[in-house]
Amino acid sequence: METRFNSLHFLNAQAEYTAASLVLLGCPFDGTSSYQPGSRFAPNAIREASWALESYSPKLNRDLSEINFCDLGDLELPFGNTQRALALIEQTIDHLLNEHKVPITLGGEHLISLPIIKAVKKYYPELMVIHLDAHADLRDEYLGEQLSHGTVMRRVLEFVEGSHLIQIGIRSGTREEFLLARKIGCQYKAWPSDLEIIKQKINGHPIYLSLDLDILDPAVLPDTGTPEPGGLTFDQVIEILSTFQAAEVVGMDVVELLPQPPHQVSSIVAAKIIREALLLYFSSSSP
Ligand SMILES: [Mn+2]
Repeated sequence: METRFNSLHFLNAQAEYTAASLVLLGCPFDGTSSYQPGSRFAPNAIREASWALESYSPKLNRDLSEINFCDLGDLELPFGNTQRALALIEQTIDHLLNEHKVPITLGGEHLISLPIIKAVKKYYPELMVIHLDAHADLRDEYLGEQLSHGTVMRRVLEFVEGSHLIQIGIRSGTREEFLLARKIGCQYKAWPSDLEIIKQKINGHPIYLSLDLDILDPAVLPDTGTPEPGGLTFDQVIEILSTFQAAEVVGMDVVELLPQPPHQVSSIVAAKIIREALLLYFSSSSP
């Protein structure tokens, strides 16, 4: 009998770092969470939950075994020091990009996307940012702080042109945030007609996907930092993700899961979304 050992990594993420073009890592930072903290525990909750899934997706007819990817584990971050945590995340992502890896980052709260997108934008100046979320995250400051999970896309707009930001699923924000979004013209619905427009807009640009899991309805994914009723179904989110199937996805993050053990449903939903995204964008087999 073969003796096997389990170490905690995402399902099938067993390639050696040097052989992997795709790299998973956790950024367990929740330092600015305004409602419920705890998303620092999400990366490992997602890894554990992923083992409840099959590596094969019947919907896509693809299998994770077709992807060479590794899981680096969690980045060690200095808690209580937002600036240093963000700087460390940026350096790490920069290093991965320099080694021609595609980073898939598990949050953590949404602020981690800021240093990641900053690093990615340096390597891909024509980058388009796709932001999937219930919240606009376009506040200039939140509780007096410019660096917050509620300001992340506003900060991104300081180095990414408004025409290169696409927001989908937004159903919460201040009047000012919605006015700004209208001015930029960055918000879209999950309707097929809107997804078609987005496809045209991407038109060969490399894309970065930032997925706040609260885009889902709380009935589908209740365990998140700031649940917002009136959200999307699981299938709608997969439909949105399918829109980018032919695009060059150069990075992705999945943020704001707040695992509530012993309930694992939200973590399993998160893990399945990640599985489908990996299969959509990085599987070498044809559909
Ligand atoms: Mn959100």
